[in-house]
Amino acid sequence: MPLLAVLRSVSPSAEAQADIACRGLRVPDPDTLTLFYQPIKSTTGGFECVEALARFRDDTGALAGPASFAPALDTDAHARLLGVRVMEAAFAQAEAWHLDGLDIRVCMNVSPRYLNDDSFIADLDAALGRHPDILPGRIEFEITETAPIPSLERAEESLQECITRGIRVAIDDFGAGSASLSYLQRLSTHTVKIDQKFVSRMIDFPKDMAIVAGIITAGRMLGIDIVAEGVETTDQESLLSTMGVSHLQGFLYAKPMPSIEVEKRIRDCQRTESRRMKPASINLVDTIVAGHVHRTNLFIKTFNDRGFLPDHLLDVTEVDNCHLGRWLKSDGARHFSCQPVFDDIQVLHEALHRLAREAKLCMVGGRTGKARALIRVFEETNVALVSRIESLPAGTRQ
Ligand code: G
Ligand code: MN
Repeated sequence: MPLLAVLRSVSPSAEAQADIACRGLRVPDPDTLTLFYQPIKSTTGGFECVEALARFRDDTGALAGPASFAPALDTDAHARLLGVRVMEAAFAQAEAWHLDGLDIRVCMNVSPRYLNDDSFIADLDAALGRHPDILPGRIEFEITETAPIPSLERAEESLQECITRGIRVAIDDFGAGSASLSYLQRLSTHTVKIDQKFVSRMIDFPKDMAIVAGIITAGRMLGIDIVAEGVETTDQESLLSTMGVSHLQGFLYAKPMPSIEVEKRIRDCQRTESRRMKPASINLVDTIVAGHVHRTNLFIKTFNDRGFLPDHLLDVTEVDNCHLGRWLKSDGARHFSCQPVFDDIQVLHEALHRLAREAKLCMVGGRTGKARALIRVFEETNVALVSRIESLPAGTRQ
């Protein structure tokens, strides 16, 4: 659908406009919307993404962010009106950069209210249709957890639709809302962005540092990206990299800026050798292996004691999604892929899932004897796997 037709169809109704007016709320003029972009740095290299940030220009030419219009924007009509415009502008920019050979992901904020709107997925498809050269993997939707999500079920469905289309999903301002952990547990997400409040206070206050360390650890165990927002000092940078954060965003690197400037900044950074930070010195291997041993023991014990193999454990389709698998393909690979034993670990881990799968099929087919034999091989394979993980270099194990 052409953009003008979409925009005409999303104009707030007369009632919505009257309601906003009588509550005395300030409404931004959508025609003055402009996007600024703030680069996000990867700890393994240069700028990997930019966050698109909405700004509105007033009569004097001054720019205001959406925060100054927050109550008005938190209405269905205005959330969609702004959402459609931001999506259009950011998609057009992402497509232009892609066609221009700039390899960068564009992240944008999507209000929970718009995510819950019945039109959201149709608007998304229309926008993707208007920009056929976009690579969906270069788009990330940031869902803030500070604004309440009207219906978590509806939001889950919408986010799943985005993921099906190859678009990435981030939880923004993580820790600042009241439902952080349930969002992390319920929603499929590629990225978690730690709220800048914790980052700015973590050197002075132990609780903030513990919270930051906890979020980073969760991200490393899940194999998802963790962005620290609001990084302003090199002390914060150094501490975050010791804890193993994967991405950094803040005034230390760049302020939000117009697209033309951010593009120059990223190209300059790609030309100069960008600094690779040292990998995390806090390692998670002991936690990961302890969890894995509990899971495999339970698998074997359930078979021996009760004669069946639990479905949720060690299915072959789970090889990249189990506790050990997620870590092996992300944080584990980052730290240990240079170790000769690492390949062995991956092969044994895959074998373990295959054996579990075969044993389950035998049980279903009534071939209990064969299943028992496979479980014995499973146990031996697991002993070999665990001993190889434990042989990874001690200390920092890097
Ligand atoms: O919640 P969200 O992540 O979308 O917020 C991004 C906002 O944070 C932007 O408006 C941006 O200007 C601001 N911001 C980005 N980096 C920094 C920083 O290092 N310090 C502060 N105080 N604000 C920042
Ligand atoms: Mn954001």
